[in-house]
Amino acid sequence: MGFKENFLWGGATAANQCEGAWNVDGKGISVSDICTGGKFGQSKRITPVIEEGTFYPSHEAIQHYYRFKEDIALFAEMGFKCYRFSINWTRIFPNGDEKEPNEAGLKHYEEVIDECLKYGIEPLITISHYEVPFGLTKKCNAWVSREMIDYYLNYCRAIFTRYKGKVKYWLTFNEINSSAAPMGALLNQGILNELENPTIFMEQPDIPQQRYQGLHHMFLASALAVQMAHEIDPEYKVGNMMIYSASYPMTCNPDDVVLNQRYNRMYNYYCTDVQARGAYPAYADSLLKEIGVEIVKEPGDDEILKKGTIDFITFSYYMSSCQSSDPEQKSGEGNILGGVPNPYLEASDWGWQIDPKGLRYALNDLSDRYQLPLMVVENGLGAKDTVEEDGSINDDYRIEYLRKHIEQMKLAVEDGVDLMGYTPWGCIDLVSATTGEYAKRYGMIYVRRFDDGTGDFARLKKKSFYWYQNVIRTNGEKL
Ligand code: BGP
Repeated sequence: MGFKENFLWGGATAANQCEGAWNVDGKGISVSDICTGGKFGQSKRITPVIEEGTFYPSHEAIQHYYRFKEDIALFAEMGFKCYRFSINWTRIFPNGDEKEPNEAGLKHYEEVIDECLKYGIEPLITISHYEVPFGLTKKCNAWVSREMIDYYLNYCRAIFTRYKGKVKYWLTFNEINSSAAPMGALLNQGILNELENPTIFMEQPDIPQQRYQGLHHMFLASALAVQMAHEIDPEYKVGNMMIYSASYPMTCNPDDVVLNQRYNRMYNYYCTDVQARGAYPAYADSLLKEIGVEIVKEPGDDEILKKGTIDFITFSYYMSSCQSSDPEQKSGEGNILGGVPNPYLEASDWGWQIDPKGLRYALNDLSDRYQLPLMVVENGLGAKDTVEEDGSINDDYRIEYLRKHIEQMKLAVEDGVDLMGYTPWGCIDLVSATTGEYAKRYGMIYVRRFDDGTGDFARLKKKSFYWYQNVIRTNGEKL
């Protein structure tokens, strides 16, 4: 027993967090481009008008747009079989509502794909990863509006036809269930109600009705994209992408257990139930009623959802948390979905609780529930790294984190889970999505770039680079 022979070992990035070149070759502004830098404990700001002299980390990011050949060569040196990256929607449709795609954008990703294929690396493409065109936010408040489905499908058609024969795996939306929480509204759905004044990222007024109506539109868009992909190329496999936020009842008090069930439904299952089973779950109505949401549907929507179920499930896994009915228990830090800290676990410097066993639990849970192939497309430790005088970076803590998670993946495979691959997050250092900082590093490749805007973007191999290379070489035998 062990990982399959063709297991997709690799790494993951997102365009807005690594490319830079934010206004080059016809690219439009995405929702990430209007977010300033921030740091742990100090939220980034959303500025609907780009401010002169303000630092926007996505504008230069790590210059992957210019250096992708060098980066992919490094991935190949590690032995990657797969590279998960996103196409920045605003390179293809700068404002989002154009009729014709931007050729320079299409050409760029063709080069990225060709570069991967040159090394036998399978591209795994996220169609929308926190890169909604800001033009569509201004036009119709993005996914709040049903017209987004057409804009998204135009975009899908352009890339599905252009990359036919070169790409096999697509993901419709990154962490779609981030919109079960307020934080997903802007990044995931392009929703911004205040278009005049800057807002603090974590303090936007939240309107659940918008988020859930937006999700309905995204479910339809995803289902139609699945059908379109299969029509354009029967070889295409289309997956969803969700955050799996492992969650435990804080105690065996039945109140905690019931609360935990509610948490799972709302955050872990709601979206994937629709995308994998093709229908809203039975609990949806009461859950939505409880939060004052009523979804507007059109005739035929149920049919669309039914016909467009995904081929495989992918998810990000970073941490777990607990649910407690005790009002004294305060929610801790987390990857968007939050929860009460678990006294049995330690946390990263950013307060994300490290729980490798939760990954085995997640894999089994999703496998039992949906009976579909699974892929872990994000996992990793955001940490501060130190470059020694001799240029080495001894990130043993990262190796430890990854090793323990891979061990648990292996156990899940032994449990019977059909696991396609593993692409740890930020295989190369990049900008953090939640805090907008460079200091929170995930990579096996260090990038010399800092939060004060200094640095020459040089790439350095960390100790984890060599460690992961050996993991891949031995198909996960040597950890
Ligand atoms: C996920 C996102 C990624 C990524 C990662 C790490 O939520 O899909 O874009 O950034 O989390 O989060 P952060 O960068 O905030 O540490």
